[in-house]
Amino acid sequence: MSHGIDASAKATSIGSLELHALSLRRHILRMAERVGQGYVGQGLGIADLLAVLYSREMKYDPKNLAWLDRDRFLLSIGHYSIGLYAALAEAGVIPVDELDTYGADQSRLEMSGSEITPGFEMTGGSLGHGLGQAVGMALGVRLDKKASRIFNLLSDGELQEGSTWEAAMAAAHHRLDHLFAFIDCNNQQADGPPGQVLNVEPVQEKWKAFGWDTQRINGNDIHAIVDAIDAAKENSGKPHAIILDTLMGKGVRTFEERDKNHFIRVEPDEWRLAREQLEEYAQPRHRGSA
Ligand SMILES: Cc1ncc(C[n+]2csc(CCOP(=O)(O)OP(=O)(O)O)c2C)c(N)n1
Ligand SMILES: [Mg+2]
Repeated sequence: MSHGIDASAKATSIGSLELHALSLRRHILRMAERVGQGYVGQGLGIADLLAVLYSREMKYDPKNLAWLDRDRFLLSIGHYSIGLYAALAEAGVIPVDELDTYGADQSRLEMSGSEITPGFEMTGGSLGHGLGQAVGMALGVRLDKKASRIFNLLSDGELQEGSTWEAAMAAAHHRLDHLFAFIDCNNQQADGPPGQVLNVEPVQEKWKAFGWDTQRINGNDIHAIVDAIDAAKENSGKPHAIILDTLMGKGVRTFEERDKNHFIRVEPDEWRLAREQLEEYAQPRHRGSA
């Protein structure tokens, strides 16, 4: 019988979490370079959250993915899968070597992950379905008297889906305080900044009005992410929304500075530059909240 892994026993210091996030960024860059393109900006932007969740916060067993007491991570936004693949590889759920198949024919690691990918709790390519499923799972584990938590990662563009708000209303009504929604506000969507496409702000006030416990933080600051999750856990009776202001392409300067980062295609020599810039970022003075 499995006892699972309590991720909190593994990486606790901010320094080790930063190194974990750096490993994720290296994997992400390598995956994207192999195919010459991809949702690399999203992966680099959300690596800090994924490092905290998978190496500090979540309870799971890489050898028994159906363990009933596990915490669930639901990726609403399937196009962010490159980041989750890296996190699952570091977590021992998929072999690190398999990352080299990202986006290839017959791979389990398609550009948008699905039910064939180990460790994926849902298929999320069609936006707006994650929070509804998260609410259902949160009700289910409560009925089963399990201590599992449900974590859902949404994006700012996804807030334009009405189904998200139905689910938000239901979560507050049912006082699902074991449900955590992370909203990646990278100020981008496929057609430009949400403020120009269809404004989603003020994001925090909206979640608050829907009855959620809310915080808004720098989503590329590991310290802030850890503190926000710890504070949310202390606050009972409401579901938790942690809004993350992130920078797409974080860690690779030329990606960070691009106007449009939704789907990155770059020439072979630019990948070399990207790798060099990530290694520059890897120097301790450039990492973290500094
Ligand atoms: C229901 C649905 N509508 C449209 C799309 C097409 N689509 C894929 S990603 C995306 C942008 C969503 O915004 P966001 O996740 O904030 O984009 P990013 O930050 O990754 O650029 C859109 C419209 C989709 N996948 N599902
Ligand atoms: Mg976005």
